[in-house]
Amino acid sequence: MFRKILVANRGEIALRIICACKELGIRTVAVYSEADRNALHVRFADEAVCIGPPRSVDSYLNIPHVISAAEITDVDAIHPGYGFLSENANFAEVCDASHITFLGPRAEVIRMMGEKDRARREMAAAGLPVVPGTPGAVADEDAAQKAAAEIGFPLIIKAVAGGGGRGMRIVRKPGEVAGAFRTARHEAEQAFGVADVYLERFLERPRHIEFQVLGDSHGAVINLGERECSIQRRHQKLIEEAPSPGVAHREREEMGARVVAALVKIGYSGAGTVEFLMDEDGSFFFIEMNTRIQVEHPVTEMVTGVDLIKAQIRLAAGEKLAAVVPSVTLRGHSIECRVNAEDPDTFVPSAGRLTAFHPPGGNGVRVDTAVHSDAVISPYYDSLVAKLIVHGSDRAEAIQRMRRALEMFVVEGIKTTIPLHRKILADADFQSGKIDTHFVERLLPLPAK
Ligand code: MV4
Repeated sequence: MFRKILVANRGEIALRIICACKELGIRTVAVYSEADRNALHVRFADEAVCIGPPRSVDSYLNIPHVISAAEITDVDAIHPGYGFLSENANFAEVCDASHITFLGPRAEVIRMMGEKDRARREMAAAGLPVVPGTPGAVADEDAAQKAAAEIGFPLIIKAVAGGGGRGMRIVRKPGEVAGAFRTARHEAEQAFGVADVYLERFLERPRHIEFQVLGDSHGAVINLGERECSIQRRHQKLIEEAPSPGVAHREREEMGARVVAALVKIGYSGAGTVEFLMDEDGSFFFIEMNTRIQVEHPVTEMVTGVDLIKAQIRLAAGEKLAAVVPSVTLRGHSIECRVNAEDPDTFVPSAGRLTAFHPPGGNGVRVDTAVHSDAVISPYYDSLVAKLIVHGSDRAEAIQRMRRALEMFVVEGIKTTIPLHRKILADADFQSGKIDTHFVERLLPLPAK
């Protein structure tokens, strides 16, 4: 087992990782930017190293600074959390070269899944259903026009280097293909430095369903069921739940088994998430794989009882899956609301100092946060204030529990998305599980300009 782990992140996920290490008896090293000098992850880690000025590119994203901190403090492993360096294959390689265990899959697997067209090809070859589309990047306008005619309309042009909704363009008729192709390539080049794009049939009202997996270093992979992540706005998830109210027991078993078989073929290790779109008729289509722990991992923890961060660490240390997670059974229902420092109507970030912070508690309530009563929400980083997570014996109880917890959550001094969550939880369609990726657009009147 590892002696000491460096946590290459900040905020609630850095604290979450420190909690797991403490329970495993592993010492921790926090890294922090000048803006985070007084942050809780610094206070609760055994050691802390400043790695630069507030801007992420100068600190949390600076590979030489993070590696130097790891070498100075003599750690055995680095946990990257989510965001920042968590899906950076080069960083994973630098860790390998420095004889530090990167807590994630092999660098080669990170790279494969980062190229979205390649991930699609590899997962299709490994037996997962994919949306009809091009086998790889499309070379020129002529090829795009030809592929479009085969795929049909509407279709979507996606950046090979994209993901998470960045660099996408919907095309509704043949006359729009050439222009959209040019624009998409230009935008992809600007955003990612890689112009390559590929084409897929566009699904109009899908649900976003993702399967949580764990793999060990001995070739075993398991799935821990799915999460429903359709409640989002502008590709920012707002609410996640497990299990999905739209997935039946048999579909879960079937897709779970197919996901596991595909990842065994690839030689996947560590925690990962396989994202699907689910059509109105219940068909699943693979779209992307995330090779990191995700923000919404707690809802899976609540229904499986598996501590995913501790599992990541034990698996990376060479333990076998059968020892770390002997069996998976789903119990009850869990919902997570992301409480962001944003105007709930316009979604404009609302940085500043908190004047009051009272998180709810009680039976079945979990709050993952790094915020306290006079914390400052910095404009430099993402605006997540807290994750409010509930567990109930069924979805109805989880909803009622979330509603009372939202009522009792006090955050003053900044604007938060709490009022929006109260509204969503009170909605009849949400309560009956009639949700898809357009739910929030339907619920909210056009934002005031
Ligand atoms: C799609 C799609 C419809 N058809 N692909 C957006 C995030 C990225 N991971 C993939 N995304 C989508 N891909 C096809 N072929 C619709 C979306 C999409 C979406 C997906 C998941 C969650 C929210 C979304 C919101 C708008 C569009």
